[in-house]
Amino acid sequence: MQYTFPENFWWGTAASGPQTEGVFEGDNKGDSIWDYWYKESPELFFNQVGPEKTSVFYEKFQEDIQLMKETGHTTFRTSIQWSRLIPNGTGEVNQTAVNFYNEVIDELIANDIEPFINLYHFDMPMKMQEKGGWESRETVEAYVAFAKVCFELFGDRVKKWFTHNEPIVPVEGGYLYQFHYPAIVDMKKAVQVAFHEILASAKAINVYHEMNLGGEIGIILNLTPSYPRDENNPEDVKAAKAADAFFNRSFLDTAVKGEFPSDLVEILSEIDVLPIIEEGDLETIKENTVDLLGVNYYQPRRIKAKESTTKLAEGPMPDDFFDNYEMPGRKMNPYRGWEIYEKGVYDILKNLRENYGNIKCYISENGMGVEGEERYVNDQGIIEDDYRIEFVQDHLKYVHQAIQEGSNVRGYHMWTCMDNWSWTNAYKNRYGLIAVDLDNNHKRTIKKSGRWFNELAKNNGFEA
Ligand code: BGP
Repeated sequence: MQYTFPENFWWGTAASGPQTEGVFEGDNKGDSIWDYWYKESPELFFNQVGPEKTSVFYEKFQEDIQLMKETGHTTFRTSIQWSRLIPNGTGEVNQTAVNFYNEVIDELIANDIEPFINLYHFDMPMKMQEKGGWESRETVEAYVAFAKVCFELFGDRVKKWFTHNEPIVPVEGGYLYQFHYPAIVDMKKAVQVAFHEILASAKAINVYHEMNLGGEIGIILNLTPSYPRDENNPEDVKAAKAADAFFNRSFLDTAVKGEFPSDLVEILSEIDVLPIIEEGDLETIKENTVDLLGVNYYQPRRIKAKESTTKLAEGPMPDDFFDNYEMPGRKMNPYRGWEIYEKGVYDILKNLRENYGNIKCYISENGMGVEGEERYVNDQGIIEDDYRIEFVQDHLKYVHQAIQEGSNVRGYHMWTCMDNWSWTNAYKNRYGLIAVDLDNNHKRTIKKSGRWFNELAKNNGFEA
């Protein structure tokens, strides 16, 4: 069957500043929480590889943009590192960084690759973290000022902006499950952090719209459809709804509808962790919803009613309201430990169509991380990653089906272009269309999936 996508469908990949650029002496970049955390606790990072060992986009962006062209990109998403542009989080703007981002944006446009620019990809400047990071109201104001600087500097050419990538992740990682700095467990702080991210996003959207720059602004959410173990068991259904409220609707409803889900508010009030809200905040959130939505999809959640009595922490936790369910026979990515469930992307898009006014959206991340890809190298030195092609194709079939049924999906960004550094997992799992040889001057080699992606983009679809 032929899967053809709508005219002008965007094809490309997503990445982020902190995972690709590299940190170089003399360029005046300030530390982000990742730079600091790695210096403090390198043992937390896979093979002790830290954020300074990236794919060096900072040096090689011209070569990389040529490779994007060779692999059919019509768009590329990356982020501006706050700690590079404004090293102290507030105040002076780093001219070296302005030059760098200008060059990247101009080079993309000169090659007919539409830049999609995200403002926050887990990379709090350490100077702001010292003041409380997202726990603090000061960070909200500093972030909005940073966003404004970005719109002023680059908004003449960048027409697709995003306020956050996966804002639930710093909440989970930093304040509940300890895989991001500051790695504490505190539900009350977690809720305040989430609230400040939501507020910061709304305020940045407001600033952007007031500037009338003629582009669009949205947010990128990792949506994890929550399936109950047994749809006919009300306790399982209730548990799945709670997980959905915590991890999806918290950011989705506020971004698209400008409202907090009432069941979430009820739960948070019951366990006494409602955030501090100042006068006017709820109106700001209500009035400044997104123009478009990025959907990152990797895996669903399988949920059952709370059965275990073990508590993850002394205080309240989302997990007090559900248990994760290891569904027998589910297909897994063994390297990442994530379930592969292609239909999940269809369910997300259907939900957006039916319950969120069919908001304009695109798939902003989807991809497969694999450990030890060297074993798939053929005698021409090319990684034959058929599993990745299959993964993307299987998901795209469902995206296609959703579009046929009327979903408002405008494009697809695979995660990712070059193999890149990924937080505490460092280089454990490789996701790229293009391999990066860290031991050989970061040499780039297009994988089989990169050639396939080029055909996909050129044909605006595939046959399968
Ligand atoms: C998303 C993030 C990316 C990237 C990706 C793969 O959640 O937006 O930054 O890290 O996941 O994740 P990982 O490398 O942890 O497997």
